[in-house]
Amino acid sequence: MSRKALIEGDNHGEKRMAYSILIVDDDKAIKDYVEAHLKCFSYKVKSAENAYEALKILKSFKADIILTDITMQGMDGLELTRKIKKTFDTDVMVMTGYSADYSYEKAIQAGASDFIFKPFRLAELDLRIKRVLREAEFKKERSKLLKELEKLAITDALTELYNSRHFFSQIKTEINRHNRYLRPLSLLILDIDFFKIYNDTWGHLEGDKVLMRIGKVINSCMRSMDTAYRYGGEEFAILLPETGLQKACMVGARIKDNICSQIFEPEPMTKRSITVSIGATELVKGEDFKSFISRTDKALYKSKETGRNKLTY
Ligand code: GH3
Ligand code: MG
Ligand code: MG
Ligand code: MG
Repeated sequence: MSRKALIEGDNHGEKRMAYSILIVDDDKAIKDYVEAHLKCFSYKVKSAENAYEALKILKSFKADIILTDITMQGMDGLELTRKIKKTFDTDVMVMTGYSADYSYEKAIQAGASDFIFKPFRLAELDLRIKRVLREAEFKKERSKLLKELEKLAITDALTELYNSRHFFSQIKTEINRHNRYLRPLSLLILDIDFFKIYNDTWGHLEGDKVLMRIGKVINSCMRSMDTAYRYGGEEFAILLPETGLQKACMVGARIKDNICSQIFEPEPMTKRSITVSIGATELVKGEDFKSFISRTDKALYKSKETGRNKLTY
């Protein structure tokens, strides 16, 4: 059952068990009373008698909601709220008996998600807690979806490498970074040799399997800071930050040799291998991305012109 479903239900205790609440109130009677009832409602509850104790508890207790009094000795509830919102992604609800001194506005400005006046009915408190939890779940769900969408937008579906859109944005970012700090940056562009013949002979689906495998091989040969892209239909690009030409050629050669040694079986009992041609360049000072790519492309075409299955720089 999802956590969202857990809080959408009726008053059944089990539905709240997944959630933790920290109560902060210097009035021990109120603190104990609220704690006892929220435990009855089946929340996991801890409590603190002041803001400092609350902050200490939060180091080891992951609360979904912090329910805090405002008027307390030392750090008050609003300051505690501000502190918590700086460090934790936790909802804070404030409760106060002094409606004239502490406005709803101040509490919300401090970062609170809700505000309740003492004395309150426990049923109302429970409803407010459930609403805050529900909104937190929606927020979490929304940001998860957004992250997935962002990932999809920069991923090539077939090879799961980055796509060309991301390549053009990253190459500009890397060039800026490497110009600013005067660090080396290299680029490899790789193109499958005679891939049209492979496709025409064995079919597009078998060709796709080759592309997928090449994606995996490239990934396995890269260092962690390198990034690989499916740049065109059967062309791949690899950006190598902090890497001079010589090192980039070594990575390229490793990729090339590894691809060469792959065995494909487009039909039972039919074993085939493929080769790739590679162009390698290192960024020169003041160069823009168009020139950087164009020089790498030229090196690649030299590999093609002079026999394929090789790396040119
Ligand atoms: P060269 O050695 O000169 O690169 O020859 P080539 O046949 O690889 O190059 P060409 O540009 O003539 O053909 C590229 C082929 O790549 C054409 C197309 O069938 C294939 N291709 C491009 N994108 C895809 C794809 O997404 N899937 C499959 N299976 N094939 C693709
Ligand atoms: Mg108080
Ligand atoms: Mg090509
Ligand atoms: Mg090709």
